[in-house]
Amino acid sequence: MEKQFKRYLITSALPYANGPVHIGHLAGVYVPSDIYTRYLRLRGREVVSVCGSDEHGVPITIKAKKEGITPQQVVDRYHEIIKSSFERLGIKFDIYSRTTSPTHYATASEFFRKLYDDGKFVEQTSEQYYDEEAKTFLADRYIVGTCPKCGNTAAYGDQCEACGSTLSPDELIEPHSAVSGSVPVKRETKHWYLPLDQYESMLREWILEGHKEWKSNVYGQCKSWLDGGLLPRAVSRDLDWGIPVPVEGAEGKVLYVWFDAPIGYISATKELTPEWEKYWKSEDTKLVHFIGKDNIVFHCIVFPSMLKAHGDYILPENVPSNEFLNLEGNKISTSKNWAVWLHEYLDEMPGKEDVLRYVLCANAPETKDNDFTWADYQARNNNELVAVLGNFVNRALVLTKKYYEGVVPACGELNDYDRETIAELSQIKEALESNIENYRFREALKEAMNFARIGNKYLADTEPWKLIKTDAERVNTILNIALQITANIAVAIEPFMPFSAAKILKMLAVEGYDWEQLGSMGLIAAGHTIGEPSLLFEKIEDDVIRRQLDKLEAAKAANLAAEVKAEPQKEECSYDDFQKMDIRVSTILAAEKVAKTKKLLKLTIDTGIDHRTIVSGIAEHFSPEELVGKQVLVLVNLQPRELKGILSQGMILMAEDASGKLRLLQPNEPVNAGAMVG
Ligand code: B3M
Ligand code: ZN
Repeated sequence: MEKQFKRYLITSALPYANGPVHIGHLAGVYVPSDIYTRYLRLRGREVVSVCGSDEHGVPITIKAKKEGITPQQVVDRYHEIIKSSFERLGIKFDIYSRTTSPTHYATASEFFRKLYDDGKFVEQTSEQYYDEEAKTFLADRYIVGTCPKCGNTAAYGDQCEACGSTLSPDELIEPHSAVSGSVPVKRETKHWYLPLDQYESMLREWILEGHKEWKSNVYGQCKSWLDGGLLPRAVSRDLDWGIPVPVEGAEGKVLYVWFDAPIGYISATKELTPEWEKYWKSEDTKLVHFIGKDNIVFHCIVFPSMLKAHGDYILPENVPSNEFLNLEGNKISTSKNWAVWLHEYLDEMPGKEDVLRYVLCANAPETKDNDFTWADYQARNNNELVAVLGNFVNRALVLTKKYYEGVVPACGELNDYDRETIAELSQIKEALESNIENYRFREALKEAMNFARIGNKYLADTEPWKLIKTDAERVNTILNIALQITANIAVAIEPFMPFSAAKILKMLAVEGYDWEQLGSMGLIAAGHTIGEPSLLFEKIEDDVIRRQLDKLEAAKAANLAAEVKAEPQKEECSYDDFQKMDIRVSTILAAEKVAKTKKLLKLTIDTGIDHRTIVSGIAEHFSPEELVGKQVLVLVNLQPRELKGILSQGMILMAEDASGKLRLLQPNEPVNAGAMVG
């Protein structure tokens, strides 16, 4: 028997405040969480949805160091960007807090102190790398050196980003501190550990026995963590950014970010309502964590163990984690700027909040990683939102305006086809609810869209525009039904596309409906006057998509340029040596491929001194046509040499870009051929 709950507590993973949110975060966590929460509200359930910025942790201190600002300045910037972009997308948390809030500091400290006082921690002293110059212990990320696997000289103590290997600082060759550059030394340090091994049997019972209904990707990951055996996990760090460990003699130590962050859900609830304890401490609350798959262990193993250790808290009823969303076939990367940033999307695509919500739900990585492409975004907008949803609503409203001046006609006698259509529509509600209740939001969205699909078919089959002159009575019935379907759409799509739902209600000139009315054909009364119809969605043209793809290409090129290390400088040469080289501005007069070669072009050059032939290995980079007329720099006194039987007299100077493509070096304004370069 399905357990009954009196209220719901929905948490969404606290985004790190070291950067904006992107479509991967939205598809993985925030769109599904908002759909579920909106649905519960529509059903009149008692629900709170909490989120906030995760503002501690090493990535934030690294960002601060890189920009020469404080960690607080970093999180202040991104907290605002994240918070406002969620609001603009219609992601409606009841509170969006932050883990630098005083309430969170107090809550996390008290939580730690209770576990400490109850003897739930194991104290361990271990050796940690210490920077004697900067007088600070070094988190693994702050130790850099040469990767033993691939030789990358900028590998981190926890990971090599060049070959992807997971490393430990001891494996690095010539490790040095990223803070001061000095060679770190090992120094003893004490930390507090949560003995997860002691919670293994509880977790096995609670998850593997008690929650077989969890999504397979979540259940499977928990099982492999448990089968692998749990180890004590440090819940403190030697860092100066974070919540100080509330124990005497713990100066310079802070709570590990993954210890404090989940407690942020509790702090946020406390800030939201004085009745926070009924959400966190009574068994008739359904607690659901929305997260991405890299957070499963923290939300299914670590945080539940913390809650159990504390003793007063309930455990999550479900953790419906999504997998990852990729972008144009590549992993989304904050550091490489390979992302579609939410705040930029909202600025560049005004009025398209629901298009993004729709596409990210329809394409959500619910059980496996999935890929976002701008082509798919355009196709779904044009073929589904414009052609199906927008088209139906517009026809129902425009025909009502056209035939009845906007007054809703009375519904006459129903025929068999009407009854068949109405019966089909009445089945959507249950399927929609079942899919949402089971976190199958892609399926749920398809069900909601079925109102429009069935509506389009109904209009296409009954063709009221043909009957209007011969059987007005029949048209009254058809359009009354079409308007009832339109009102149903406004209810059904609200969790997914709240902006469009509100637009439909406005065009119908009605306040709104209860969820329980979904499926009814009596939502809009005969005689009611509707408002002005307007298009819900507009076609997205190729040039809009092209601009977004160009943006990504630019990011890719910038990444390549950043990754390409410049060749070390050559041996010094004297001024006299340099003077021997005679470099002239020249003009390419003619160009042709050299037969039987892939790389060679034969060029006729006007050096200003003479016209001569130069053979150059640039055929894979330039077509002959695009070179003719170009001004280039030529080393004219290079000793001539024969290439494929052709005497080549000189060399055209080029540079290779980050992607390995050769680029001409040209004067920025036309210069006469023969001008000396010096
Ligand atoms: N800050 C988000 C992440 O891993 C992490 C979630 C915390 S939820 C308590 O991307
Ligand atoms: Zn490596």
